[in-house]
Amino acid sequence: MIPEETVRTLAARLDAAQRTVTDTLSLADTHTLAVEDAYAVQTALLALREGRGERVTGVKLGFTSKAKMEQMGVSEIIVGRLTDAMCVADGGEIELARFIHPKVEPEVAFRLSRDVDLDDPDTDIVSCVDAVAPALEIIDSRYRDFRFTYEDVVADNTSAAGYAIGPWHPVQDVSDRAVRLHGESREVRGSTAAILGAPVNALHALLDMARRRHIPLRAGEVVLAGAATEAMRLEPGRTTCEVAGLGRVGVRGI
Ligand code: OOG
Ligand code: MG
Repeated sequence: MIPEETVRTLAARLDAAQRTVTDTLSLADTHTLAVEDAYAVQTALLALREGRGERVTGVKLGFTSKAKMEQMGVSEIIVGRLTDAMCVADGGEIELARFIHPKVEPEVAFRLSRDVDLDDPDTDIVSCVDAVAPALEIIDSRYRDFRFTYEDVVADNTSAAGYAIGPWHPVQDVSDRAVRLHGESREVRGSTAAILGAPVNALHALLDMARRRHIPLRAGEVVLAGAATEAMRLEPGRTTCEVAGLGRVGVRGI
């Protein structure tokens, strides 16, 4: 492990990059980080946000689809944290100037109705979920040109920057539903099957990650299962994500 002081310095650097909307270079240029170090930086980064009054509202998985893994050149799942400051209302406006180089992803969200007991080996995470919704995630890597190592992106809270949730529906099988991400100048189509074969598998993967990385999963929190397609640039104007049977969610870039 890197010293606690280094963890804090790196978290402060990423926090400043986000707050001043200025990109930074890969941490790997100057530091050798293990995955555990990277999660320690992520936790310290979150503590800085919480210190400013932000509240954790959920978790997100990343690289659960091949399209995203290939787009970013990584081969393992990551987990990050969402806060209330990142939440955008369905149909709400997003000021693009707040971000360095924002991209948007079509996702599926689950809602936890109960705390997930990470210590119980028999925990059934699926039974802790009571609703599912279409979602949009805004990612904004704090690294120049979205170029990062696996440890970099973990430390950077998995590029988390914003999210919007559409109408909630009772839990149902959402495997292999058509997904459409639609912007003013581009459209991407895919299927929820791209998310680890089915989004429910993201829940099982999350339970494993939450246990290993000591990330609490609490009642009321949202879980973003990961992008169903590659990410697309967030542009001025309307962007919507539609998931067959779940309806749509949209935001307006200004
Ligand atoms: C990391 C975040 C990936 C997803 O859904 O796969 C992610 C990035 O691509 O910058 O959120
Ligand atoms: Mg995502």
